[in-house]
Amino acid sequence: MYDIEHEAEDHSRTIVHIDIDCFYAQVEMIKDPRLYQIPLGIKQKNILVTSNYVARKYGVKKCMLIADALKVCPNLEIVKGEDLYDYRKMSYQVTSYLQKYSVLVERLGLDENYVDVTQLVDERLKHQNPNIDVRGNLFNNIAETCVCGCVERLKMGSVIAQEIREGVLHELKLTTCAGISYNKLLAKLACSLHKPNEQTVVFPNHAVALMLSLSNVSEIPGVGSATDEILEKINIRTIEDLQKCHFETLIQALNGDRAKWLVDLSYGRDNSVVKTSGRPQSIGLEDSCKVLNVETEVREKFHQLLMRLIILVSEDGRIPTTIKVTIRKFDSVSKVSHRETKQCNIGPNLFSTDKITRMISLNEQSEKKLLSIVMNLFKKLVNTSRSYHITLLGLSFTKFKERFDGKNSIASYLMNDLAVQSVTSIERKNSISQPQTSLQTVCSTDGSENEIEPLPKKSRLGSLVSRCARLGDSDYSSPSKLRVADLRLNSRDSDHGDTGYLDTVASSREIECPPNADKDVFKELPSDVQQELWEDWKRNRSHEDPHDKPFKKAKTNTLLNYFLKN
Ligand code: DGT
Ligand code: MG
Repeated sequence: MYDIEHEAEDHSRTIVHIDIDCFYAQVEMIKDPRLYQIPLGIKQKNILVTSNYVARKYGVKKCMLIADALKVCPNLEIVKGEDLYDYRKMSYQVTSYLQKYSVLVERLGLDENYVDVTQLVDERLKHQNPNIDVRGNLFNNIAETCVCGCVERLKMGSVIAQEIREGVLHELKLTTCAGISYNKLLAKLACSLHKPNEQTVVFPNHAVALMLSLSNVSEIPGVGSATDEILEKINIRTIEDLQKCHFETLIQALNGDRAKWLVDLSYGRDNSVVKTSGRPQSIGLEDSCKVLNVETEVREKFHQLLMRLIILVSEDGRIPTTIKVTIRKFDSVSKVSHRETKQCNIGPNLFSTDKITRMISLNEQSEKKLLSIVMNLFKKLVNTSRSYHITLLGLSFTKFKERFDGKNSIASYLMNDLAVQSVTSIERKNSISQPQTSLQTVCSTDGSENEIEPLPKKSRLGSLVSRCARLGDSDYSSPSKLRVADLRLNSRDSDHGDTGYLDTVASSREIECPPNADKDVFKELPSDVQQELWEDWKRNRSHEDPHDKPFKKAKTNTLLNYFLKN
């Protein structure tokens, strides 16, 4: 028998759960402020997925059929909400904003986030008077004390939650609700108690009361319809049923861990941690339709999806290495639809990176190449020589790699950065000399499927500085160059395998600027890089090409080599 009473409970954390009010509707109201004053519904197909609070006063509810909503609110303004682009964008802006308060921010859907503010609370309590009042609402309205100090922490949590919400309103023009407690379950439930634009704190002594206020086990976050059905079969409907149930029966119905987890939840206990949400593993779009049975139309639809998707991916900033096609086929014999997917790898060189914004994009050639890859996948799923009936097409990118991915991510990052700058210089100095092959490859977007982004060549830094000198190019005072310097210094600190060389370069004497380098650029570089450039220049001056390639042969143990290896 699982004895909940004897399990010690931890109140040490402070968790804030944030939920954006009528999310899609707020995004639309920001776009068209006229909508703030009038009842607004957001529709997807023939249902309302949400409405603003003006509409809710008329009785408009989530998931109502449009026709029903118009019956209760004839002057309801309806905006299409099928395209999630703006919602997704705003959603990530909110998460980014919350990350100012903690690294532990976990996204839950598009409009909810958990923020673990434990550390911030502890810091504030060290410096501020702990005798503060709860901001917002207090569940059950009874103040209490607890020997572990959680009451003071939760009060401070409520102050922070209020600051967060004010910040989101000020920066992003969104009103939100917050729940504050010592675990995720209670914070989430508290959040929904007072809406819109309010916040609620739950203290430990009221956790069970909050759970018992739920009308049904299905209201427990995490209990889906499958669990709900299983519980119904063993006559567990209410929270009280769950608390009082025969534990062995529950274990037989669910597995042991899940049974224990559920009983814990029924008492308001939840020790799950706030997991930092990474960026999405897949970015995709789908479009459903009544019927698609002509190849040219399929191609056109995929083209539209692809263009839209590229915008999403470019904002994400990572490069996808897999593309996936999804279809929903309607079988006219069995009268059922089913989904199928097919995916394949794509070469990162299909994408190019904008030199200034660093956003990724596709050129026309790559666009055609990708579309033909998509159509090939489609044809693997559908025999286009026979009649077919498609009711949904989807495209998604997955398996992302960072622009500076891999073991030597820092190195690749700075070298890519240099590569981009070097390309700029080549473009500008076309009349001066032929571009180096390696740099051409870096900026190539020929769309070859198997092409791997070339590793930067060792001579780029040298080329960069020397070209810069010849062109008098102001681009090279860009912050990315300074980043290069910082990263090199950091890497050097963490490495002990190359000390002979690094000890030499760590000296603070001034290093002479090679005559072919821009003095201002050179001055900005860290001394070790300066040293290497000077050495390289000395080594190469005997066979220097008067037009270019002053650093064509780097020595085997250079810093550039060091970066490539590490
Ligand atoms: P709230 O939090 O009660 O003030 O209102 P919302 O609109 O923020 O509702 P919420 O938090 O449940 O959902 C966030 C957004 O997700 C909402 O604005 C629209 C969308 N959404 C909600 N429920 C559904 C649904 O059942 N289907 C679809 N497709 N979207 C939904
Ligand atoms: Mg919401």
